[in-house]
Amino acid sequence: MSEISLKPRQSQREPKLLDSPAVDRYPSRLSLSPDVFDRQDPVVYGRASDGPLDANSLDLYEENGFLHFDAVLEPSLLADAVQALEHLRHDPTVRQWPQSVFEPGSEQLRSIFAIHQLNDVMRQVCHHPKLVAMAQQLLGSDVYVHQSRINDKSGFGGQPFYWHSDFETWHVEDGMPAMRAVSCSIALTPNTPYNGPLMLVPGSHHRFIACVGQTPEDHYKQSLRRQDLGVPDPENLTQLIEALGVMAPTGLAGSVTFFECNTVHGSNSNITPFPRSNIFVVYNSLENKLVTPFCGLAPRPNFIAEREQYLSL
Ligand code: 6CS
Ligand code: FE
Repeated sequence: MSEISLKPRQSQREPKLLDSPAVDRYPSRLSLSPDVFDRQDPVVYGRASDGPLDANSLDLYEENGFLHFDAVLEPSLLADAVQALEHLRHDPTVRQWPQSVFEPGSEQLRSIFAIHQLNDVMRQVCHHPKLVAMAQQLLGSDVYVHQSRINDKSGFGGQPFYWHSDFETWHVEDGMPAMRAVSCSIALTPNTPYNGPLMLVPGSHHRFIACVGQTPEDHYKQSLRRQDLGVPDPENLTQLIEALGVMAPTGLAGSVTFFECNTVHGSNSNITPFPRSNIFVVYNSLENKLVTPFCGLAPRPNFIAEREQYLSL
């Protein structure tokens, strides 16, 4: 088993040129044993002169794979978004939507996907010029929304999101060719050390952990409730966290965390009375449009992975 190094070392694998989108440069869920190899894509695609992030912020993102900002959303927009969420929580029709996901073993709402297409407030948040400008700079291109969701980790009922790399899923199940996407978590309620904050492994984005197990049909119907497949194995995860540690950015409503598509992250359950309700919007580079899923199965629904209209923001 290859050891986890703090810094990427020369890959033992010859980097595969991106000569065809069908080339699987990050094979996963194909072997009976896990593997770890270097990332084959840049982390930061843009320059300090290309947007609002200064050179120090870009260096931090390059090194850690995430950036946290205490207050980005205007108070009025934040208030509108919190009110819109409250209406969704109490609208009985929401429970019938295909893009609504419930906690494992309960009927507690866990996530609502494609919220950027839901109403004007959620679209304003997901298309926020400050967020889009940072995403364009990090990805070095125009961007579109690959996925958006509210993860409403309710008080007492919010269940965990086990450790994973989003890119592993987006590559295998959605056909995302390269690591050129970034997630933006926007707090609608305070994210404290106690109510299940996003936990990230700083520097984990430099290595790709190939997972074991074969992707079943319609895997999303299970994985969005509790992801047991396409997650790092305990041995590699132990080595990774022993080497790199865990950081859990906290902040008030309106705080924002950008995290690279391959940064390993997860979150614990919420046994406090206080919800940890966050909007997650995923910006993908328009140079990184989805191809045929590398698992060979049918593409996931459009409300999970956009492939119908690549609306440049
Ligand atoms: O499968 C997905 O796209 C979703 N699953 C997780 C655990 N994080 C990313 C995304 O929400
Ligand atoms: Fe995730």
